Amino acid sequence: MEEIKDRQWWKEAVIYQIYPRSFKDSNGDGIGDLPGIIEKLDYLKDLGVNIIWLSPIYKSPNDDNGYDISDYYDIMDEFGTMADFDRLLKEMEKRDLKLMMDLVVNHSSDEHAWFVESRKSRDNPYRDHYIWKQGKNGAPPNNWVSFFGGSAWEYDPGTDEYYLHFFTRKQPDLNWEKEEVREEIYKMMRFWLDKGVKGYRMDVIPLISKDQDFPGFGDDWDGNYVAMYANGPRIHEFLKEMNREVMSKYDIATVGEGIGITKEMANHYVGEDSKELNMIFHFDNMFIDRAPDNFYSVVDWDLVDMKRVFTEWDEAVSNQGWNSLYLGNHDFPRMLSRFGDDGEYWLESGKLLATMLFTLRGTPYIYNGDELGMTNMPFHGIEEYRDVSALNAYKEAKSSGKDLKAMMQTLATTSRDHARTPMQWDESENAGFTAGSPWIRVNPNYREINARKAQGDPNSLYHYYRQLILLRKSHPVFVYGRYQVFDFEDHWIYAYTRMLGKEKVFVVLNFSKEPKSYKLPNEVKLKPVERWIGNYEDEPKFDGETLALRPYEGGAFEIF
Ligand code: TEU
Ligand code: CA
Repeated sequence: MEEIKDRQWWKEAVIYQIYPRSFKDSNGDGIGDLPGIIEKLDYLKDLGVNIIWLSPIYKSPNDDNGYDISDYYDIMDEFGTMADFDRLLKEMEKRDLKLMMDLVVNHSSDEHAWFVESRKSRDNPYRDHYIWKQGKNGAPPNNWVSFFGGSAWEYDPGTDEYYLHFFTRKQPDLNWEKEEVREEIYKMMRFWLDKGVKGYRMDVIPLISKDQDFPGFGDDWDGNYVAMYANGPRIHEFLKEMNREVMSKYDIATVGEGIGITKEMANHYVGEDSKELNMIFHFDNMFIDRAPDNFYSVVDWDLVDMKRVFTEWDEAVSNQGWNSLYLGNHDFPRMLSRFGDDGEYWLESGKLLATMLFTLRGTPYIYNGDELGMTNMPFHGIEEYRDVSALNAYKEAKSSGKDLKAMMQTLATTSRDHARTPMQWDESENAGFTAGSPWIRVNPNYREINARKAQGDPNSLYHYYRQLILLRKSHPVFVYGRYQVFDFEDHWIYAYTRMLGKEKVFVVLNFSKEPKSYKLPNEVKLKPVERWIGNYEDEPKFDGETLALRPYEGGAFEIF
C-alpha cells in the first residue's frame, strides 16, 4: 500500500456548518437556539458528519447576526445559556461529534466593554484596543471603504476622532498591534478549548494585520479593496504567535476564512512548515459568478473556470498543506440554485454537486440544509430581507437614485439571506423550525423539500450524502488519493482520477442539462459495473470506450 503522507483526523473528517439562528427553535420565539441544536444531534450523527462548526453563538446585539460580539465569554441571549452550551458539548461528546467554534477577532461589537471604554476618551487605557485616527480636513482619515458600503471610518463626536470598521459601524476593528489585545484573544481561545471545543473557524483572519501607514486608494485604484486589506505586514507573525500560544497546546482543527488569500501565498498559511493554520477557505470558487470585488455584480461562469479553480488549488496546496472543499455557506446563495439546476434536475444536479464535493482532495464542508437540497428563496420585497449587507446595498441604491428594480433582481440572485432561511425539518407549519413566527420567512417549498421526507426516501439527496460520507470513510483514496484532471477544456464534463496505491477511482460529472457522450481518456480503463456511486439508479451505457451520460449525470467508478 502506497504510504499516506501526514495522516490527520481532520483531513478524514466531514464538517457540517450550522447557522444557529436558522437551525431549530426550541422555545417558540422564532429564533434557532442551542437546545434546538441538541434536539437535532441524532439527525447529524445519522448523516455521518464528524465535526460541527457553529456560526457565532457568543453574546451579540446581532447587527450582523452574531459576527458582532459584545462578550466573548458568554452566550447570545436568544441562543440560550452557558449551561445549554455545556450540555450541547456533553451531548456531542456522547455521540463522538466534535465542536468547531467561530472565532471573530478582526472586530468586536461596538457594545463590547472594551469599545465602550475605548470611545470614552482619547486617554482611556482601552483607547488603542481599537484603531482611532484623526480626520483630514473634516473628512475620514483615508478613503477606505467598508465591505458593507460607505466609508470604513466612523466619526465619533465624543472624542472628535474616527474609528476603523471594515464591516458595519457596529463592528469596530480590533488593534492587533497591541500585545494586550492579542493576549486577551489567546486567553479567550483557551477558555473554550479547555471546555472541550475541538476547532476554530477564523472569521476574515487575513484582515487582522493592518498596514500602519493606512495608505488610501490612489486614483488608479481598480476597486479591489480586499487586496489592500488582506495579508497585512504582520499577519504571519500573528498567526504563528497564535499557533504557539494556543493551537500547539491542543489537538484541534483550524480553518481560516481566507478572503484575499491567493493560491500563490496559501502555503504560507497552511503549509506544514508554516505552523499557522490547518486549512483555509479560499474564495475563488465563491466569486466565480461575481465581478472582481463587487459582491452584488453577477457575471457568467463556465465549468472550465470551476475546474481551473479546483485543479490549481489542488496543485498549489495539497502537497504541502490541505484544502477545504465547500460550495456554499451563510454568505452565499444556495449551492444547488447557484451551481446546479433547482428546477427539472433538482435531484440529479444536487447529487452531481455532492459527488464533486466529496471526491475532490480536501476536507468537505456541508452547509446546513444543502444535504436536503434547499434552494434559493423567492423573496417578494425588500421587507423580507434581513441581512444588513443587503439592506445597506438597497439603501445606497435608493439614496443614489439607482434603478431599484434592478437592485431587487440582483439581490434575488446574490443575497446572503437565501442561505439563512429556516432549516426545513418537516411538512408542518413553518417547516417544523419553530412553533412561533420565524425571524426570516420559511421557503415555501418546505412541503416538498424537508428532512422528514428525505429520510423516508432511499433515493433522496440526503441518503446520497450519507452514502458519500460512508464511501469516503471506507476508502482512503477519496481523502488522500492523488488528483488528476482530464479533458480540461471540455465545457460540460468534469473528469478526474483519484489514485492511492491499489485504489484507483475515476470520477465523471456531466454539468449539462443535455445528454453527453464522453470518450474515456486512454489511461482510464473502466468496468462500468464497478460503479461505486452515481446519481442515476443504473449505470450509464458504456460501449468499452464511450460513456453515454444523461443530464447532470455523475458518478465514481473503479478503474482496473
Ligand atoms: O465574511 C467575510 C466576508 O468577506 C464577507 O463579508 C463576504 O465578503 C460577504 O459575505 C460577501 O461574500 C465573514 C462572515 O462569514 C460574514 O458572515 C460576516 O458578515 C463578516 O465576516 C464580518 O464578520
Ligand atoms: Ca428560540
